[in-house]
Amino acid sequence: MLRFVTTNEGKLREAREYLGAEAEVRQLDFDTTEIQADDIATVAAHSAREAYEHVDEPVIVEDSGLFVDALAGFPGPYSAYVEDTLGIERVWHLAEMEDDRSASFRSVIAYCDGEGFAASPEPVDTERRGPDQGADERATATTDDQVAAGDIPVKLFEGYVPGEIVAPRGEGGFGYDPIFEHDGTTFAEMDAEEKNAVSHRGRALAKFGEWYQARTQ
Ligand code: ITT
Repeated sequence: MLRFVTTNEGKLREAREYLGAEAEVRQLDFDTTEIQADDIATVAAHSAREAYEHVDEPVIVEDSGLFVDALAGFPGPYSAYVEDTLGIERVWHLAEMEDDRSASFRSVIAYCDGEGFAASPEPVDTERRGPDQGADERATATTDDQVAAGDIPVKLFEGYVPGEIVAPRGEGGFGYDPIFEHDGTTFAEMDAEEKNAVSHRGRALAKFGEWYQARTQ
């Protein structure tokens, strides 16, 4: 069984859709400390380590965000806060003032089961950070030797999708989906399967799913 530490039903639905019944993804509603960092991988790794120490079972945490190029990557790691406070319409209005409306969604899945990892292209985060430490202090390793020197290792899987910010369209999905267009269609106009086939989370889940299947066989 795999615990997905999230409060976001949309993320959970997509992970279940993607990983299938055999992965047995269960939601874990555990309040991890979301550290302030300008790098979503750092945030996810920190939360996964903390959640693993709490439940002592394999966990994943997914951290994601919308990065608008002309706004220097805003809202990025602050996407959840900005969605709650400003709302997605205001983000559209900010982007509307720019000539360049290109943006991307990024996702990082952080996996922790307390064990080390064999070398693979995906990085491993090995260093616990305090609340004030950020991305510049991020430590990653790709081999067991490097991991042995650090803290409880956390494996990271990253996904990215390019697109454009547009006026809200569509009823599906969640969060910023109505204002994010990819290949002429907003994410809110796609069904779950169509979105997973191209989305940042779908891409991170694809890498994770393949790797996880091999690890648990
Ligand atoms: P957790 O409990 O998993 O942390 P969260 O919603 O707070 O749930 P994040 O901290 O990762 O998640 O914040 C991600 C923000 O980006 C949040 O506002 C989401 O609505 C938005 N977001 C992430 N993926 C998205 C997607 O596929 N479509 C639309 N919005 C998305």
